[in-house]
Amino acid sequence: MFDSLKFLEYVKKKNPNQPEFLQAVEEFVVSVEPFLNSNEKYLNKSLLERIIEPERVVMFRVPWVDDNGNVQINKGYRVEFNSAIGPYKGGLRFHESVNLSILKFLGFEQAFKNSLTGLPMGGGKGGSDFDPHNKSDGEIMRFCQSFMNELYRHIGPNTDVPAGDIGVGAREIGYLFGQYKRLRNEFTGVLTGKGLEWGGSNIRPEATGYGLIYFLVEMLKTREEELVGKTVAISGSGNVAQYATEKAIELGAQVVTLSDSNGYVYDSAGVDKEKLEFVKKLKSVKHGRIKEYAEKFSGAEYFEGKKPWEVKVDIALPCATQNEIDEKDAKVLVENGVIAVAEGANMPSTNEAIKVYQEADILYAPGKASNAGGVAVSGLEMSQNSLRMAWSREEVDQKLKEIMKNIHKTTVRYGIDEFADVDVNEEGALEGIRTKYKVDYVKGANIGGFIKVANAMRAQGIV
Ligand code: NDP
Ligand code: 2IT
Repeated sequence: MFDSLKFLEYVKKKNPNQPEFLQAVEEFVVSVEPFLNSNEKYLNKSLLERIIEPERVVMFRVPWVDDNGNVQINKGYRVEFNSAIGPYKGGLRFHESVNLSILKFLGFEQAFKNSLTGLPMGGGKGGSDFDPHNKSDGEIMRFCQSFMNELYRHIGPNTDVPAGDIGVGAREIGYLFGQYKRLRNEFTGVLTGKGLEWGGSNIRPEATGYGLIYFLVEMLKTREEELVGKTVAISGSGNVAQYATEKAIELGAQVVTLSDSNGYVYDSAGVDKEKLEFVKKLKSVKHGRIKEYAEKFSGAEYFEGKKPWEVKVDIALPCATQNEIDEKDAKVLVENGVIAVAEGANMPSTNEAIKVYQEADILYAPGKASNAGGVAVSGLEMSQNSLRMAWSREEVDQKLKEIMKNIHKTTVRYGIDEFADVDVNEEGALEGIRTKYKVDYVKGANIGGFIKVANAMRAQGIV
């Protein structure tokens, strides 16, 4: 018999002082406990004890010289979590909060997320406690080069393929790729999120945000709801938030909030195309603050030091960072009548917040399912690199849509108690779920992602 609470005691003892990692493991094991107990083959040969242990963790020193000639030191990491179904794959995060606990939670979830995409990718994550805010372009470049001076020996197109995450976008991927190419004398698909002219894929910048909305639309359909006319609160204003906003407004929703680490803006008239262009330039080119939105557009208000969850909306899309919605925030969202929460960020809801959603029976999509579009298109970028080909925007977008629909289907299938075969209409939508079944998307994503990884590990022996 598998007892998730007992198992968690073991994980805690083995991983002291890693609260984020423990949180991710807890969310996982509690939700898969009944499944494991009726599929005991997954309890053999310490499979669970192995799956929560990264295959390899690399930690290194990153020295670099700032614009004043001072030597700065940061910590660099790559957590190679699981390679059962493909090379390690996952982003690099540059943020002052980065530590082993955060990267281990991200790597752990990445393994299941990547499995859900249906593409052959293992799980990994890395980064640095480097804070990119207020750094010059030269400083960013020198930091990226120094980071790669160590990382290059651990990665490769068939070994480990990093990408972007918080603080790592097109500019940083460019500098990292340039240095890798120089050190190895090799032009390969070792990183994803590359520029279009040098091996990048169409739709990769858009993929996480667009995929989130494609997943949300599928989820809404199960309750005979649609996105048109719904008000949406989005947090963050970076890559994921920008393209979630773009797709949401294209499909007729009204996005009324955006945020950054200093505060949020509320725009009752909704973000339109022109305002979104302003945000893209502000955050991705000028690296400015979201409060400038409220200074630029009359009618918009800025709330310093606050999070957008106090605004009354139909749908909440957290797209900034982990634990940005706690129990109290979740209660406010529910009291204000929110019908769906879909995560663009990784683990933005605390486990207590998730309980609040589940008790209120609102639609809730965990990040490892709903934000998988980004890594899915990274997988497509790897395929295109191997083929030495480039697919059109339309082709990649179509593939992304299909992948998100499939992830939704898998999640529903394993999120229903009986693992029932559900009706699929001509468009591939799942019909009548609301009336027939209650879907637990947390359980569905965890079991749906786990099975393939676990089967591969069983087949490959004790490794
Ligand atoms: P960006 O760096 O482009 O944007 C991050 C945004 O979140 C910024 O607005 C930033 O504000 C805000 N933010 C970051 N940290 C905090 C914090 N501690 N408190 C409040 N706000 C914060 O990152 P992405 O958009 O790429 O990533 C956002 C989330 O989505 C992350 O959880 C990431 O792991 C997840 N994700 C990203 C994918 C991708 O393809 N990029 C794929 C799947 C998930 P500020 O400008 O003030 O720093
Ligand atoms: O969390 C994530 O899935 C990402 N940051 C994207 C990873 C990737 O390899 O594209």
